[in-house]
Amino acid sequence: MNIQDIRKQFPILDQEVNGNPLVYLDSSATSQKPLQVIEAVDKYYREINSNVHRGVHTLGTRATDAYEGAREKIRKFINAKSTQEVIFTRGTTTSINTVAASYAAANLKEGDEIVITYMEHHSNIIPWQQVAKRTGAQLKYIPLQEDGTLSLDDVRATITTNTKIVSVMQVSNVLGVINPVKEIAQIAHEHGAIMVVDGAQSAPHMKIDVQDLDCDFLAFSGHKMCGPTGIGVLYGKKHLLENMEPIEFGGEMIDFVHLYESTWKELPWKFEAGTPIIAGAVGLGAAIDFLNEVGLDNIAEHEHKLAAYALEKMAAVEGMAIYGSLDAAKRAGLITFNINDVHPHDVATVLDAEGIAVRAGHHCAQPLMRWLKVSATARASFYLYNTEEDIDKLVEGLVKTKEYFSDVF
Ligand code: 7TS
Repeated sequence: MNIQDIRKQFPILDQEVNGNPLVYLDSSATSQKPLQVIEAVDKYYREINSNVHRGVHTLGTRATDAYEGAREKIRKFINAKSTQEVIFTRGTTTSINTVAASYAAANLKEGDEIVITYMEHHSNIIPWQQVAKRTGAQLKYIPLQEDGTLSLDDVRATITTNTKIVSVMQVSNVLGVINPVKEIAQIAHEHGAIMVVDGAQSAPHMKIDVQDLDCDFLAFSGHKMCGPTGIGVLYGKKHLLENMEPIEFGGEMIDFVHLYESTWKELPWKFEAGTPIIAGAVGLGAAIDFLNEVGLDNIAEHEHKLAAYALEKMAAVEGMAIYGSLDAAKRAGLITFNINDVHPHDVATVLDAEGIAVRAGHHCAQPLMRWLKVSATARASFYLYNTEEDIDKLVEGLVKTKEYFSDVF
């Protein structure tokens, strides 16, 4: 599919915002949805809608097939060994919270360590803080290099034989760096720890093979990868999931319920209490079909080119501070920046008047903001539907922003 064919798949892009054609550069927050996904969800509600795993009636069977069919698509997408290892959740946040509240709460004791990094998203910090408080374990941070990358020497120096859990994002939603999670998993395993990967910013953009990475858990969100909001995935190795207790209890997840005791269904359903997110899963399955049709390698290459182009164009604007490595080879498709002393919210507001959507704020990474010594930044993030023209418009908008604020002061 060429870029124009891809863009045609995203009806939302074909509109004006504030009198200008929309330039959507906020896909790291959430991606837009292709027709295939919109139509799959529409068709599900028009023709299939029923609850799953219960009645024997025909629609119930169709809904169950659609829901479980989506699970198989996801299994294949991340190369998990079995669909028993693929649990549907609300998204990355719920997936990481599940590992913390179930695996970590049961396996950590005083003196044990959880290791994360300074660049993590809040959803890969706070669940570990909470479980550290409950268990007496200690939370430790792998430091960052000056350019915001991780060094394996620092990883080795931080992980010890007391480390039980290492949890690291594969791609940073602020710095755009790609972390060597496969190598970190190996170091974690050498010390007897398990490896959790936050794949929120990687699963939408690059091929992930959980067997090759040898991660123990992987968390990601459907809405950042062309799927609907409200659906995500927790992958876990079967032997770990089998020994974990569910964190939610109720319908769907039980085998027998006695008056004072109950037993659980087998994997993956013991972790899916209540009526699941059926339409969301069907939509995510359609998103995966779409991403496979375009090809993850093509998507990664396209974004990589865009990031290199944007880095060059943006760095040429005087007064621009770009965070993270300036080496395009080390980056994924997003660029976080500040311009002169203009507050990033003002940058985003001026750009919005031009129809350009970027995010401004702390990006749910306050420890990283403190490390960068800024309170907030602006961020442009790219996906398969963005073009060099989008970046040219962004750069024009940034030059305008600078001029506008130099008039004010
Ligand atoms: N981990 C990373 C690396 C993220 O970028 C995000 C969301 C999450 C976890 C949480 O995902 P959720 O789907 O459960 O909310 N990141 C962003 C962002 O950068 N801007 O808006 C949301």
